[in-house]
Amino acid sequence: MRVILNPKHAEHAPPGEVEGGAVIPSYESPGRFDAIRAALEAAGGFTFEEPPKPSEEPVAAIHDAAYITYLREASAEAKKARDPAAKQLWPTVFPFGPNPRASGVRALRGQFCFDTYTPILPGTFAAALGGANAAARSADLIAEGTERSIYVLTRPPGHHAEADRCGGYCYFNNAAIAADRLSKRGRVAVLDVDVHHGNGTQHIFYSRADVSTVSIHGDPGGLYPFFSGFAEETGTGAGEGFNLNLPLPPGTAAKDYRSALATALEAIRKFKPMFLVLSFGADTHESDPIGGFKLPTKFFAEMGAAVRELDFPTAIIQEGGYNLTTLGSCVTEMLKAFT
Ligand code: Q9C
Ligand code: ZN
Repeated sequence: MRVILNPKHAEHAPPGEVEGGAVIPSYESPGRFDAIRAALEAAGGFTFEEPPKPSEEPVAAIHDAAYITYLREASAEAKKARDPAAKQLWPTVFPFGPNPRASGVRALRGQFCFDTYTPILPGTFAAALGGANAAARSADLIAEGTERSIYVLTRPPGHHAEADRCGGYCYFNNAAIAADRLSKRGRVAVLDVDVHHGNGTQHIFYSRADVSTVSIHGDPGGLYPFFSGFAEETGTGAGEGFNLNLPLPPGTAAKDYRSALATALEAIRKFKPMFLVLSFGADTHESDPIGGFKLPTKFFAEMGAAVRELDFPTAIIQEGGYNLTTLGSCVTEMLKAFT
């Protein structure tokens, strides 16, 4: 299987994340990429390549121009700063009524971000752009029929990123970029199996009938992103009926996950897409430090086989997964089912 790498991922290395007012080590780290790559190399059967020279064009198809400009300029500002504290840009105030218009950099930090997990660092723009271009490249290879399935090894992840906001460790929505590109040729289904609901992907396609979004995740009543991912969110306007959320309780293990997956796959079959985008997170694994599900490593092989059996040309995009010891095996087991 061909693996498209984000060559710039390590330029984004968050020093920490803010949880309940405390700075804790960031779960989303460059070591995640290295762990996956090492596991795939050890398994054999994977070839690694970089996308062509990065361009903003794939990102502009999905994200608001003002947000892209903000991320580019904020990263440049962090790069220029000499004071170490100014090399990390964090939001403190978020938009609220009655006049949530932003002016000035402090306001913009909150306007273009929805949580305290997602700082802008000197290399954030380059790293996020590298991932977006890797995702675009994967979509192009699938669209042309050059490959039947392909994997994008990237970080930071993407599925929480909205059209105009970063959040949940995500800056550009790689899966949405791939899905929108593929949608020029035919209907696309996005299956999101990260343990967290892919709010960005859902919202980007919420009113579209040509891209169906299906997500299995921890119940947002108790798990991030809290404000999105409930079963009653089914789409709007022309998109009504084309968004399916399958929230599951904390502690969900293979048996209940398997039936939710069957429901998700059945919905995708009925939609009859031409292409599939799999937003793949390994944070459903029993060892994940923030997920709360109980899937064993061997279930990832079963998950891969079940998705493979749909038999659609598939772009697989890496999202979360935070246990560096088990992450590589989860990805490898899942991908081997496609080879
Ligand atoms: N301090 C993805 O998996 N909450 N994003 C962390 C632990 C943020 C996860 C709580 C979770 C974001 C792509
Ligand atoms: Zn996640």
